[in-house]
Amino acid sequence: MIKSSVTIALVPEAKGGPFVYWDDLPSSCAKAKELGFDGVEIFPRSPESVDKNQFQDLLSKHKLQFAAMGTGAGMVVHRLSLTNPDIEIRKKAIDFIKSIIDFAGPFGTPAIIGSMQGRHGGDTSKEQAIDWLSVGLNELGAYANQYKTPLLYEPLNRYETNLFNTIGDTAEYLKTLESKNIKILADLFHMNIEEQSIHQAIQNSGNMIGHLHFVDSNRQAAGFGHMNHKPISDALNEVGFDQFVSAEAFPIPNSDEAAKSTITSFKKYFR
Ligand SMILES: [Mn+2]
Repeated sequence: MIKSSVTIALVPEAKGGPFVYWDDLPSSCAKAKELGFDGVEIFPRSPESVDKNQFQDLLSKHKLQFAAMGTGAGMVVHRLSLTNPDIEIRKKAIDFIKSIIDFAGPFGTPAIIGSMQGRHGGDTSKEQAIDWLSVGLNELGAYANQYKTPLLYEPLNRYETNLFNTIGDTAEYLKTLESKNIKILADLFHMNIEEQSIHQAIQNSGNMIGHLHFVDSNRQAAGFGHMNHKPISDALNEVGFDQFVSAEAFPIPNSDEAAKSTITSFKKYFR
Protein backbone atom coordinates (compact mmCIF):
# COMPACT_ATOMS: atom_id res chain seq x y z
CA MET A 1 0.00 0.00 0.00
CA ILE A 2 1.24 3.47 -0.85
CA LYS A 3 2.10 5.49 2.26
CA SER A 4 1.90 9.22 3.01
CA SER A 5 4.70 11.36 4.38
CA VAL A 6 5.42 15.02 5.09
CA THR A 7 8.76 16.86 5.02
CA ILE A 8 10.38 18.50 8.05
CA ALA A 9 13.34 20.84 7.44
CA LEU A 10 15.85 21.35 10.23
CA VAL A 11 18.28 23.57 8.30
CA PRO A 12 18.06 27.33 9.04
CA GLU A 13 20.13 28.03 5.89
CA ALA A 14 17.41 26.42 3.75
CA LYS A 15 14.73 28.95 4.78
CA GLY A 16 12.44 29.65 1.86
CA GLY A 17 12.85 26.11 0.55
CA PRO A 18 10.00 23.74 -0.32
CA PHE A 19 9.47 22.00 3.00
CA VAL A 20 6.15 21.78 4.79
CA TYR A 21 7.29 21.82 8.43
CA TRP A 22 10.25 23.67 9.88
CA ASP A 23 12.70 23.68 12.76
CA ASP A 24 10.73 21.98 15.52
CA LEU A 25 10.92 18.21 15.29
CA PRO A 26 8.60 17.35 18.25
CA SER A 27 5.74 19.66 17.21
CA SER A 28 6.13 18.74 13.52
CA CYS A 29 5.89 15.01 14.32
CA ALA A 30 2.84 15.66 16.52
CA LYS A 31 1.16 17.57 13.66
CA ALA A 32 2.02 14.85 11.14
CA LYS A 33 0.35 12.27 13.37
CA GLU A 34 -2.65 14.45 14.12
CA LEU A 35 -3.33 14.97 10.41
CA GLY A 36 -2.98 11.27 9.65
CA PHE A 37 0.36 10.97 7.85
CA ASP A 38 2.04 7.56 7.88
CA GLY A 39 5.55 8.95 8.07
CA VAL A 40 7.95 11.89 8.03
CA GLU A 41 10.87 12.79 5.77
CA ILE A 42 13.54 14.87 7.44
CA PHE A 43 16.11 17.26 6.05
CA PRO A 44 18.73 17.82 8.79
CA ARG A 45 21.71 20.17 8.93
CA SER A 46 23.87 17.13 9.73
CA PRO A 47 23.21 13.73 11.32
CA GLU A 48 24.82 14.98 14.56
CA SER A 49 22.29 17.82 14.74
CA VAL A 50 19.42 15.37 15.24
CA ASP A 51 18.98 13.78 18.67
CA LYS A 52 18.59 10.15 17.59
CA ASN A 53 16.98 8.97 20.83
CA GLN A 54 14.53 11.84 20.89
CA PHE A 55 13.60 11.21 17.26
CA GLN A 56 13.18 7.49 17.90
CA ASP A 57 10.90 8.30 20.85
CA LEU A 58 8.83 10.69 18.71
CA LEU A 59 8.41 8.05 16.00
CA SER A 60 7.35 5.43 18.56
CA LYS A 61 5.06 7.76 20.49
CA HIS A 62 3.22 8.91 17.35
CA LYS A 63 3.49 5.58 15.51
CA LEU A 64 5.12 7.35 12.57
CA GLN A 65 7.49 5.79 10.05
CA PHE A 66 10.76 7.40 9.00
CA ALA A 67 10.19 7.75 5.25
CA ALA A 68 13.46 9.23 3.98
CA MET A 69 16.37 11.48 4.96
CA GLY A 70 17.72 14.28 2.76
CA THR A 71 21.40 15.04 2.20
CA GLY A 72 20.91 18.50 0.65
CA ALA A 73 22.45 20.31 3.61
CA GLY A 74 25.78 19.02 2.30
CA MET A 75 25.27 21.38 -0.64
CA VAL A 76 23.30 24.18 1.03
CA VAL A 77 25.47 24.47 4.15
CA HIS A 78 28.84 23.01 3.15
CA ARG A 79 28.87 23.53 -0.66
CA LEU A 80 29.73 19.86 -1.27
CA SER A 81 28.76 17.85 -4.35
CA LEU A 82 29.58 14.53 -5.98
CA THR A 83 30.66 16.32 -9.17
CA ASN A 84 32.80 19.13 -7.75
CA PRO A 85 36.10 19.40 -9.72
CA ASP A 86 38.05 19.24 -6.44
CA ILE A 87 38.62 15.63 -5.41
CA GLU A 88 38.78 16.60 -1.72
CA ILE A 89 35.33 18.16 -1.95
CA ARG A 90 33.95 15.09 -3.75
CA LYS A 91 35.39 12.91 -0.96
CA LYS A 92 33.79 15.13 1.68
CA ALA A 93 30.50 14.89 -0.21
CA ILE A 94 30.69 11.08 -0.12
CA ASP A 95 31.56 11.14 3.60
CA PHE A 96 28.66 13.49 4.36
CA ILE A 97 26.19 11.24 2.51
CA LYS A 98 27.62 8.17 4.28
CA SER A 99 26.98 9.88 7.62
CA ILE A 100 23.33 10.38 6.63
CA ILE A 101 23.10 6.73 5.51
CA ASP A 102 24.56 5.69 8.88
CA PHE A 103 21.84 7.65 10.69
CA ALA A 104 18.91 6.52 8.53
CA GLY A 105 20.04 2.98 7.70
CA PRO A 106 19.39 1.38 11.11
CA PHE A 107 15.78 2.65 10.83
CA GLY A 108 15.49 0.91 7.44
CA THR A 109 15.21 4.36 5.89
CA PRO A 110 16.83 5.47 2.61
CA ALA A 111 18.95 8.59 2.08
CA ILE A 112 18.20 10.95 -0.81
CA ILE A 113 20.70 12.40 -3.27
CA GLY A 114 19.19 15.52 -4.82
CA SER A 115 21.19 18.73 -4.97
CA MET A 116 24.34 16.83 -3.89
CA GLN A 117 24.60 15.49 -7.44
CA GLY A 118 25.80 18.95 -8.56
CA ARG A 119 26.17 19.88 -12.22
CA HIS A 120 28.70 20.08 -15.04
CA GLY A 121 30.14 23.29 -16.50
CA GLY A 122 33.28 25.41 -16.58
CA ASP A 123 36.23 23.09 -17.11
CA THR A 124 34.13 20.03 -16.31
CA SER A 125 32.53 18.25 -19.27
CA LYS A 126 29.22 16.47 -18.88
CA GLU A 127 30.96 13.14 -19.45
CA GLN A 128 33.49 13.91 -16.69
CA ALA A 129 30.78 15.00 -14.25
CA ILE A 130 28.79 11.83 -14.91
CA ASP A 131 31.93 9.72 -14.37
CA TRP A 132 32.45 11.36 -10.97
CA LEU A 133 28.77 10.94 -10.17
CA SER A 134 29.01 7.23 -11.02
CA VAL A 135 32.00 6.77 -8.71
CA GLY A 136 30.03 8.37 -5.89
CA LEU A 137 26.78 6.52 -6.54
CA ASN A 138 28.49 3.13 -6.83
CA GLU A 139 30.29 3.63 -3.53
CA LEU A 140 27.19 4.98 -1.77
CA GLY A 141 24.84 2.38 -3.22
CA ALA A 142 27.11 -0.36 -1.87
CA TYR A 143 27.39 1.48 1.45
CA ALA A 144 23.59 1.70 1.85
CA ASN A 145 23.31 -1.98 1.04
CA GLN A 146 24.78 -2.92 4.46
CA TYR A 147 21.49 -1.63 5.95
CA LYS A 148 19.36 -3.33 3.28
CA THR A 149 18.11 0.10 2.24
CA PRO A 150 18.28 1.56 -1.26
CA LEU A 151 19.93 4.85 -2.08
CA LEU A 152 17.49 7.32 -3.65
CA TYR A 153 18.67 9.40 -6.62
CA GLU A 154 16.47 12.30 -7.65
CA PRO A 155 16.55 13.73 -11.17
CA LEU A 156 15.96 17.49 -10.97
CA ASN A 157 14.59 19.99 -13.44
CA ARG A 158 16.88 21.85 -15.86
CA TYR A 159 17.15 24.92 -13.60
CA GLU A 160 18.65 22.83 -10.79
CA THR A 161 20.94 20.39 -12.61
CA ASN A 162 22.19 19.70 -16.11
CA LEU A 163 23.02 16.02 -15.49
CA PHE A 164 19.74 14.06 -15.61
CA ASN A 165 16.33 15.72 -15.88
CA THR A 166 13.88 12.98 -16.85
CA ILE A 167 12.92 9.71 -15.22
CA GLY A 168 13.63 7.79 -18.46
CA ASP A 169 17.17 9.16 -18.86
CA THR A 170 17.84 8.51 -15.20
CA ALA A 171 16.59 4.92 -15.42
CA GLU A 172 18.82 4.24 -18.44
CA TYR A 173 21.81 5.75 -16.63
CA LEU A 174 21.24 3.83 -13.38
CA LYS A 175 21.17 0.57 -15.33
CA THR A 176 24.79 1.24 -16.40
CA LEU A 177 26.03 1.48 -12.80
CA GLU A 178 27.75 -1.31 -10.93
CA SER A 179 25.56 -0.77 -7.87
CA LYS A 180 22.06 -2.11 -8.37
CA ASN A 181 20.93 -0.60 -5.08
CA ILE A 182 19.92 2.81 -6.38
CA LYS A 183 16.27 3.73 -6.83
CA ILE A 184 14.76 6.81 -8.43
CA LEU A 185 13.07 9.52 -6.42
CA ALA A 186 10.36 10.82 -8.75
CA ASP A 187 9.45 14.43 -7.91
CA LEU A 188 6.20 15.57 -9.52
CA PHE A 189 7.31 19.23 -9.65
CA HIS A 190 10.48 18.40 -11.61
CA MET A 191 8.51 15.96 -13.78
CA ASN A 192 5.89 18.61 -14.51
CA ILE A 193 8.65 20.70 -16.09
CA GLU A 194 10.59 17.94 -17.85
CA GLU A 195 8.36 15.02 -18.84
CA GLN A 196 6.22 14.73 -21.97
CA SER A 197 3.79 12.76 -19.83
CA ILE A 198 4.15 12.28 -16.09
CA HIS A 199 2.04 9.13 -15.87
CA GLN A 200 3.71 7.60 -18.94
CA ALA A 201 7.14 8.17 -17.40
CA ILE A 202 5.96 6.37 -14.25
CA GLN A 203 4.56 3.50 -16.30
CA ASN A 204 7.82 3.16 -18.26
CA SER A 205 10.19 3.10 -15.27
CA GLY A 206 7.90 2.22 -12.38
CA ASN A 207 9.96 -0.71 -11.11
CA MET A 208 12.90 1.67 -10.54
CA ILE A 209 10.99 4.28 -8.52
CA GLY A 210 11.59 4.03 -4.77
CA HIS A 211 10.08 7.25 -3.43
CA LEU A 212 7.94 10.08 -4.72
CA HIS A 213 7.75 13.79 -3.92
CA PHE A 214 4.03 14.48 -3.92
CA VAL A 215 3.38 18.10 -4.77
CA ASP A 216 1.48 20.29 -7.20
CA SER A 217 2.46 22.05 -10.44
CA ASN A 218 3.63 25.20 -8.60
CA ARG A 219 5.58 23.43 -5.80
CA GLN A 220 2.72 24.16 -3.45
CA ALA A 221 0.92 21.35 -1.64
CA ALA A 222 -1.06 18.87 -3.75
CA GLY A 223 -4.46 20.49 -4.27
CA PHE A 224 -3.10 24.05 -4.56
CA GLY A 225 -2.01 23.91 -8.22
CA HIS A 226 -3.29 22.63 -11.57
CA MET A 227 -1.69 19.19 -11.74
CA ASN A 228 -3.98 16.29 -12.54
CA HIS A 229 -3.02 13.72 -9.92
CA LYS A 230 -5.51 11.05 -10.95
CA PRO A 231 -3.56 9.53 -13.90
CA ILE A 232 -0.44 9.75 -11.73
CA SER A 233 -1.93 7.76 -8.85
CA ASP A 234 -3.41 5.31 -11.38
CA ALA A 235 0.04 4.80 -12.93
CA LEU A 236 1.68 4.32 -9.51
CA ASN A 237 -0.90 1.70 -8.58
CA GLU A 238 -0.54 0.03 -11.96
CA VAL A 239 3.23 -0.42 -11.57
CA GLY A 240 2.78 -1.73 -8.03
CA PHE A 241 4.47 1.20 -6.28
CA ASP A 242 4.14 0.66 -2.52
CA GLN A 243 6.51 3.19 -0.99
CA PHE A 244 6.07 6.76 0.29
CA VAL A 245 4.56 9.73 -1.49
CA SER A 246 6.01 12.59 0.52
CA ALA A 247 4.93 16.23 0.56
CA GLU A 248 7.90 18.37 -0.50
CA ALA A 249 5.99 21.61 -0.85
CA PHE A 250 6.17 25.26 0.14
CA PRO A 251 4.44 26.06 3.45
CA ILE A 252 1.91 28.23 1.60
CA PRO A 253 -0.25 29.76 3.02
CA ASN A 254 1.29 28.10 6.09
CA SER A 255 2.63 24.71 7.19
CA ASP A 256 -0.63 23.34 8.56
CA GLU A 257 -2.73 24.34 5.54
CA ALA A 258 -0.13 22.84 3.19
CA ALA A 259 -0.09 19.62 5.22
CA LYS A 260 -3.90 19.45 5.33
CA SER A 261 -4.24 19.96 1.57
CA THR A 262 -1.64 17.24 1.03
CA ILE A 263 -3.38 14.67 3.20
CA THR A 264 -6.79 15.51 1.71
CA SER A 265 -5.36 14.99 -1.78
CA PHE A 266 -3.55 11.85 -0.65
CA LYS A 267 -6.79 10.31 0.62
CA LYS A 268 -8.61 11.33 -2.55
CA TYR A 269 -6.09 9.74 -4.92
CA PHE A 270 -4.48 6.94 -2.93
CA ARG A 271 -7.23 5.62 -0.63
MN1 LIG B 1 12.18 16.68 -4.57
